[in-house]
Amino acid sequence: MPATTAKPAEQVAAPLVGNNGYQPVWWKEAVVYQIYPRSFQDSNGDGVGDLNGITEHLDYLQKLGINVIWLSPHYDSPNADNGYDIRDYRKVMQEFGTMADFDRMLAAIKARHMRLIVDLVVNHTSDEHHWFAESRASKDNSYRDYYIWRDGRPNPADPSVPLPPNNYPSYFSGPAWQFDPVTQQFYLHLFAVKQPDLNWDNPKVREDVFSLMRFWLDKGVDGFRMDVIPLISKQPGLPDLTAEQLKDPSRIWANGPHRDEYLQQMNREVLSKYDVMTVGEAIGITLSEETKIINSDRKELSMVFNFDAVRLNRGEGYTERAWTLPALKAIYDNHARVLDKTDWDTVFLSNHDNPRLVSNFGDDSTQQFRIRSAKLLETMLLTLRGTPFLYQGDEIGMTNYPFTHLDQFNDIEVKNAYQAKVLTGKMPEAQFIAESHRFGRDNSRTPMQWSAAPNAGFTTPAAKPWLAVNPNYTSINAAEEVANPDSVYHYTQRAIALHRAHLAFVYGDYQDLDPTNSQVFAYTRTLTVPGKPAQRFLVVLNFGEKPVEYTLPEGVKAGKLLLADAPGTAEASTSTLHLGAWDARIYTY
Ligand code: TEU
Ligand code: CA
Repeated sequence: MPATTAKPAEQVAAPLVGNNGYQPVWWKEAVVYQIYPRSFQDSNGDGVGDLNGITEHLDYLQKLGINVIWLSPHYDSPNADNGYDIRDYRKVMQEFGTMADFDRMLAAIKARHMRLIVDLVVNHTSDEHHWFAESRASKDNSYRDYYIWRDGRPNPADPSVPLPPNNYPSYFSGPAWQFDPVTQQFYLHLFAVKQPDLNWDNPKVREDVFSLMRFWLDKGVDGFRMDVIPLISKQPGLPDLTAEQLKDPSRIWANGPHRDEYLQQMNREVLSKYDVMTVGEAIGITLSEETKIINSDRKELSMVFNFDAVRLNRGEGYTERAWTLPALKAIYDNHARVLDKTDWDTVFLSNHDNPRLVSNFGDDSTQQFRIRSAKLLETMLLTLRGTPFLYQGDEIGMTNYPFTHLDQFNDIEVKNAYQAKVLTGKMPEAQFIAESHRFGRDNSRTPMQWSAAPNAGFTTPAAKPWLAVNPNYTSINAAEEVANPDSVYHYTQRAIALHRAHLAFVYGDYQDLDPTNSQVFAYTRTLTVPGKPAQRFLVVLNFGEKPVEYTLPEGVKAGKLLLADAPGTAEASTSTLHLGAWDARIYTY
């Protein structure tokens, strides 16, 4: 297939021939697994997951077949937002262990030929970071310009209480400005009050961020997941958002004038010196805009997380939006069309900010459908275009938590929204709890269910886990799944193995066979290598409980069956398939 743009000579070297025109790189061929350390494994009985707990389970991960771990923040933090508020970037959070524990974990990961990427949270710090302590101390402190300080606007109603400098709302309810009595100015915080935004327009801030990145890279980490990275360049003069812009402020915040310049500087001065992968959250930017960040010729980041698919079923806030299978397919088709050979995509449908995979896009209403739909979703994630990112616990089909009370939540997003919505009378309590149960972030943060032992084996029986274990742990847990060859775990293991065995699942062309079908998702991944037999794979997914007799579009015939989520599926060499509830199959074609 012809490349759309001319490439420098060194990039059109021989290997491209075998890779469909893509530059082959390890991170394109990786399967990533996200660990939320607080909830993975507690090794010392204090109810909080820790680094030694992760080290204990590396064999489990290796057997699953993943080869890159993304670790959510492990740095010193007062935990206003569970580590996404960093107090010291060079220190391990005390509850998670010590730097020696980190080094031991990293060495153990490397010894298993796996890699580790860590979370880089540098749009903001904690207000307890020493930079901020200095910054807030006085207007002439040398750290003052590390953050974004402004005078308030006069308040006609009460001159002693100024109004915020502009009308920015924060992601976690309320205004994005906090008045600080010490210097009588406001500071900007797009997230929580305890998460002041850094001022990236200050070259010293960039230098300090680059230096902490080098600190972790020099230890041997293999890259970064970059938290809300498009937000680093603020709009000059910070004008008010218009009513239209207020419907989606991220669109403005993510497209500041220096975003790409700062990422290019970061690439030039830091990333380019190491063999690393980077993945940024594409908050506030559209698919076509994201090529500015991931086009390899522009030297910014390797990949981004695009939220189109994961947020397909979500309206404003935590409201549900009806979604259809053709709409989901249209997203993936669009990705295949817009992103070309110089870009690289990611595939994910869950993480620590979203509900559980199976509860969100599958069906957890019965044990049978939960298992079948979890397997179907894993099949899809591991065969679509892009590097797959799996979230801890989804490989055993963990579900949302049965929340009924505000007290059961820990997340600042929910707690603040409760104040802003329920306590002001804007939303009935019951509706708020129902929506937070459906979409709240704590659904995916409940402890990993390792076994049927008390506390699911996450912590000691006597300890109180920092967030309650889902009561369904007695039937949904890793020990049970590992022992059962028909489990979601073993199925996921087989799907990962297929993904890693065939480069067609990495570099192959993607073709949606039936874009308008509202029940069956059928697509091919095809890789042609001159001088070798073509690799041709067909994926067929029945998205729902209704059985269907499905005839493949003209000219396509299912060949050899490689993987099926229903034990005993025998259909092969046919163009008509009898698909049961949530059937997922991978064939040659
Ligand atoms: O999340 C940013 C983000 O994508 C938001 O949509 C976030 O999910 C939130 O729900 C918005 O309402 C990143 C982290 O993944 C998240 O855990 C942090 O809380 C946030 O940044 C601030 O660091
Ligand atoms: Ca612990």
